[in-house]
Amino acid sequence: MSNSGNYEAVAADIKKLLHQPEYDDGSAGPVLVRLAWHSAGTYDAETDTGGSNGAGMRYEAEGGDPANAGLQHARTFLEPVKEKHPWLTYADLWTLAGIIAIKEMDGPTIPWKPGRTDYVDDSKLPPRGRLPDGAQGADHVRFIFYRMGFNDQEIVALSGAHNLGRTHKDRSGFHGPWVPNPTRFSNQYFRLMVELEWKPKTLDNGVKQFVHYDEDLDEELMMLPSDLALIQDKEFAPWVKKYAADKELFYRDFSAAFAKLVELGIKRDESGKIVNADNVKGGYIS
Ligand code: CCH
Repeated sequence: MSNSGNYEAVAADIKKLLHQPEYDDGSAGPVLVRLAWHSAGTYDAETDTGGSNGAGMRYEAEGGDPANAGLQHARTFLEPVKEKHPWLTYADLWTLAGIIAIKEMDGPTIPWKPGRTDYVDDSKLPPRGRLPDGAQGADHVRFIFYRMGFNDQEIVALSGAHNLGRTHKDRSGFHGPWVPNPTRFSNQYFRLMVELEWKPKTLDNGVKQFVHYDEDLDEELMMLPSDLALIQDKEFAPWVKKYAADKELFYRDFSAAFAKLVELGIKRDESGKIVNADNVKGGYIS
């Protein structure tokens, strides 16, 4: 058992579990990034509900949302870390794991602060339908991300996470990775979106996506309809092109947007201590 508050020890243990030769492309990293994002991406600024505080995905109401299909793998990967560091909250573990995974996969450093609680306030449980639907277009994507308080530039930057991992037929119904090397963070998703020709394809389950056959890989790369909406929309498209051309800019903007994502709904005092953990007996968990 580690000392309470030893986040370096936690980070080291997260790094150690990323290599998973039997799983997907050999890394737990991408699905951990998705866990961090879905834990936070339920936030609604107007009602101040949802967000990473509370780790509500442990329960059926949120965990059983079809949009969260497959994320049990991510939670299972992290369970030994929680067992070894029982003082750590799931809400902190999930957000930190995403950030460590991004860095370990060659992505940017993302600032992260601890202090989230695992207390689930039923009145703050997010309803289903707060996470985006890949079958839809720019209006839907804006509706979802504006609700959290993001602007067009931040939406495009965050979408660059689709450089990682893949879609699974048994989870979302879509199939395949976005890029040839889906365990290495880069701006390739934007470059391929701009450079390649994407053809519509209806899968045998009736799901529609866009594909590009990669000869070297002998595999089809994919884009969701919601991905290609970024290059079709006149406000989003300039950011896609900027990030395709400038990896440094993308890393900087992605880091800032992801740091904002995992802080949604969390209020801190000047010392960084969370002040709206009032629903937890004794307040702040240190
Ligand atoms: Fe995503 N994402 N995402 N996504 N996502 C999927 C997989 C990943 C949408 C839909 C899907 C973000 C935004 C969006 C990741 C990170 C982020 C899948 C496949 C769908 C569908 C799930 C499956 O079948 O396993 C839509 C729609 C949007 C926005 O409109 C944002 C923002 C992030 C993070 C910053 C990552 C990583 C994956 C890969 C997961 C894996 O298991 O490999």
